[in-house]
Amino acid sequence: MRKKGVVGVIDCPVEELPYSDLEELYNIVREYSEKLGFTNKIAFDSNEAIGTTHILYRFHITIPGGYIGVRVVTRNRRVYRILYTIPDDKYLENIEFEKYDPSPDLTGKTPINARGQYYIDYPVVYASLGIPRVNPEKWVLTINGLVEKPVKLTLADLYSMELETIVIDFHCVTGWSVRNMKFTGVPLNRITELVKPRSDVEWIYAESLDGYSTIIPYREALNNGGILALEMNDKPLTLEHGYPARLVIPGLYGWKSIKWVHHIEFRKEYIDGYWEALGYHPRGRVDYEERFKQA
Ligand SMILES: Nc1nc2c(c(=O)[nH]1)N[C@H]1C(S)=C(S)[C@@H](COP(=O)(O)O)O[C@H]1N2
Ligand SMILES: [Mo]
Repeated sequence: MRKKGVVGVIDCPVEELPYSDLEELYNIVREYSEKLGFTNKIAFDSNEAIGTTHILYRFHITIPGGYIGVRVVTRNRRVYRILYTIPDDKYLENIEFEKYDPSPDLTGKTPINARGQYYIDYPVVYASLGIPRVNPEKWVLTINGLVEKPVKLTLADLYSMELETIVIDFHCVTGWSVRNMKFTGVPLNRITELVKPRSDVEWIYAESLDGYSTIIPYREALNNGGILALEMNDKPLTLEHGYPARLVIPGLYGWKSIKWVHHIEFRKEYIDGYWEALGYHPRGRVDYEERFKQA
């Protein structure tokens, strides 16, 4: 995971610990932090509602020359996860990491239809790592991984392919949604016809020019009509919305719709992207309210 000033994330799942106020939450965070050897002072920074049931709390721990960021994922006043963003390798030395396994869970649940979202007229622009400089002449999209035919495509290559238009509701995990957004581009199933992913592919990992990344469940992306979008609402993407190309994956929260994408990798094994490393869900299906890992 790349994030300015961060070398790693310590991700601690918590057994649904209840808390009733900020002071109790603070004490839970302090106890966990002390177990990890972070004994310096912890300060509360802010909290943010995510949808209608989750609240994300931010704290920081001051260390010499900087601080450790602390994010606490809660739902209905229970703590589900504490995540530490670490600025220096030396804090990671004595910690044993378990590999995160996103248990495949694509069946058996009842859809709940974009619960906890509210509707606005136009999408909020996000650029967690800044808006990159883009040279469309030099831009190439590399598509590789577990495929028969890896390719590199220029913008001209993409425009020479058959484009399709989708109209979808776009849902950001923080709670806003926009109805009837129009995206035009190359459908992902056209791309898979081209590169021929192996039959054991389960994930699409994508990287952006700005260092942002995300991971997308493969079958979901194809079945939902995922698209490599070049245009939004009948015009080429503006720079802030991801020019020259972004993924748009209907039915998954917006952070999976990576802007300024320049690398797509087909994978069998799951790895975290930028937000997934910070506690967000491997799949992110809107209709199952998959906002955070295990919460
Ligand atoms: N490269 C990159 N792609 C990104 C993001 C980002 O910060 N960087 N933010 C994501 C999030 S959280 C959302 S909700 C959508 C928002 O799309 P918009 O900025 O076009 O409105 O972009 C997604 N794609
Ligand atoms: Mo988002």
